Amino acid sequence: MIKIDVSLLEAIKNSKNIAIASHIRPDADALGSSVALKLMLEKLGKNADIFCDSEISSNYYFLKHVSSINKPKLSFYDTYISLDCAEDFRLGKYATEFKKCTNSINIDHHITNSNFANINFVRAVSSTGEILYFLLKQLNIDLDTDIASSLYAAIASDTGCFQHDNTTSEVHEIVAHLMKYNINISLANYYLFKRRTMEQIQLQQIALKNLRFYENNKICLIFLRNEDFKQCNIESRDNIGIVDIAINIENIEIGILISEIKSNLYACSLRGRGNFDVSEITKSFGGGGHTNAAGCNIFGTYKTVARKLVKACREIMD
Ligand SMILES: [Mn+2]
Repeated sequence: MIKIDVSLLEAIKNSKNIAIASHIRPDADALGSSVALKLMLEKLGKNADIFCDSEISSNYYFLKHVSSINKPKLSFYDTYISLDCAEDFRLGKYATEFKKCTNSINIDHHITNSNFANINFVRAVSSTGEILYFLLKQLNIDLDTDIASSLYAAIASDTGCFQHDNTTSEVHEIVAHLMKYNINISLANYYLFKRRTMEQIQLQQIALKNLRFYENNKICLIFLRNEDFKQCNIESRDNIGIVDIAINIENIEIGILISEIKSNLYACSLRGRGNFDVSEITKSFGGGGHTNAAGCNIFGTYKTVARKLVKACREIMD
């Protein structure tokens, strides 16, 4: 059980109009947590709007209330809550307003979190959704289907459908409780883990043709160029599942996906197996993440970016 700080409980009880923001290129933990928190706050009689400085991938449209994101009803907020963000810049354009707000709250589970708010509540658990589950309990809010479904999506997503090492017995206990509220888990799991658009499959084809191996086939790198995304008529944010191709290959210990965002700017996703802490690598490039899954943006040419990343991987593998 996570004991929520009294200061956080009080700050929420004393708030009225709340802005919730999660990170750019949001995943289901960011979006599910945002939706769950909005519904929780509304049950306490408060008003809440959700912001996210990215377009939302169609993979997440199954989440109820996701359509309310970036459609504010209020123009002034007394409280600003950041969810699932290790650094304030991950809020994108909402970072400025967040920092201006005198009641800023940071709720997150990334070990690399920089405690950038007035109130910081960071616990290294499976997901931000897991923290919100305990927040809900300690605020005495009743669960319902929509909140349970949103929290399920958040937790299932960040545990890789209960396959990663962050899947504790407590995670299963939480989900067992959530499942009492009629969650459509087959629908959620289809959208979260199985469904691929035709465009995404075409991108996978390109990725499979371009696997590069280093360090006696222990590192696998996939590079996707801007024109690959264009050719598949896909936004780079829709590269869901691509990095898993690399890390799921037998004997691969680190999987890398380098996606060209624009000329000389690359989004890099790393996945590690075993004891390698890939967040150490992304941190050294100004990014963040978790032990086994982390990311960063790097400027430079593709060659220099790839060389730097492979070199950094080699160093932690030694
Ligand atoms: Mn998360």
